[in-house]
Amino acid sequence: MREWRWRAGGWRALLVVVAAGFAGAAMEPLAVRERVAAPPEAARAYLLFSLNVHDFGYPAESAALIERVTSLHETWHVPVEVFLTTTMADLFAASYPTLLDRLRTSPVVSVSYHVRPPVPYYPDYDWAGLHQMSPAELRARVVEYETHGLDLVWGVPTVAAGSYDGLRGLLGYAPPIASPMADGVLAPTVYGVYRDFGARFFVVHGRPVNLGETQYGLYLRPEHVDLRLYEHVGQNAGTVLEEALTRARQIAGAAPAFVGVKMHDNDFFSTAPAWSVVYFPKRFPPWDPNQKGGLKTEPQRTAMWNLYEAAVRYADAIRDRARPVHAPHLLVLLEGRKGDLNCDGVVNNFDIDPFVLALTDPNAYARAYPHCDWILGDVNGDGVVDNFDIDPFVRLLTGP
Ligand SMILES: [Ca+2]
Ligand SMILES: [Ca+2]
Repeated sequence: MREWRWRAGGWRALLVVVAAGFAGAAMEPLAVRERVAAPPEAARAYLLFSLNVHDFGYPAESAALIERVTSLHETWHVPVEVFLTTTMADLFAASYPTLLDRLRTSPVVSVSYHVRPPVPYYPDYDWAGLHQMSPAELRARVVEYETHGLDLVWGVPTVAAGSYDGLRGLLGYAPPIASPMADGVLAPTVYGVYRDFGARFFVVHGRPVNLGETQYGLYLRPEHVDLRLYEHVGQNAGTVLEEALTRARQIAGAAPAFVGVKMHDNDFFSTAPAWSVVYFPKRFPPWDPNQKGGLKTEPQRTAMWNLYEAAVRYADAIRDRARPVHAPHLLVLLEGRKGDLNCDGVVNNFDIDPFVLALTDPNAYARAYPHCDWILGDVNGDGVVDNFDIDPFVRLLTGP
């Protein structure tokens, strides 16, 4: 016991020395001044980049775009959530398997799942009479859809594996977010199926959502501003992000503020995604899935890419005050253990090096531990990671 205490004291001295050496003498007074000027909670903001992939009319364009987006996010260490429909996941698995490998293993990508017509539990799209089914029949039907591929002509499940359960198999993990947008009487059953399959979040639009809100046994994806970045072509990406962050902070108040930065694959190359061209004009089978939107011109594509690239670069530049995160980070924020800086589920000696890194160089920490989060170093819970967290961290390491 005595030796244990001595070692704890040694760690503390080491941490203080290392932190002071990295940060310089001016750091501590500055941190104190900032606390007096503004509550640290008010400074907490997050950016959630989402790429919604759904344009089956141009699978080659879509695959190339995802590769390019992944490279961009890897270059700047900015996390991104890539949402796939079953149609896109199945197309990629068949024709672009290395793309799925890349998405699965990229340190900055989290793959989630979304639903588009002709799946009949998409809002206002019940061509199949789901509303007339008993709860048990409805659940069986949803499970059938979510374990099979989707027939684009007749809108029914195929005999092949697919949808949420199929994507889970392709990835080797349960897509953390399921976004069917189901509403009304269908919602409890539909969301219950995703919950049972391992999803952790769903998406709502049209109202602010704080981190930690739950419904149907799932978390709601936090979002105070739904920034449709694609509507801002030709504008300064930094200005657009700053305005969204300001609005999000106003709406969030004392809670952490979240800006969803949303793009679709087709925004970069086509005038409309195939699913809306095929399934919105006529809402009952059979459909002609060979219809598609037109291709954008090269200047249009370049303008959209330039906007997006500038936004990702800007997000990297301001990560000290608006951290870019994806779903695994959200789970760390919601369920992570204080002091577990390497996110292996326990607090022990292996967390000392990452704690020192989080304390002294948050950006280097984010690169070294892309699926963990700096905020777990905020052991005293005041919203920032600084020297005041050293003693509480040492107590975590040495306490009962
Ligand atoms: Ca740990
Ligand atoms: Ca703290």
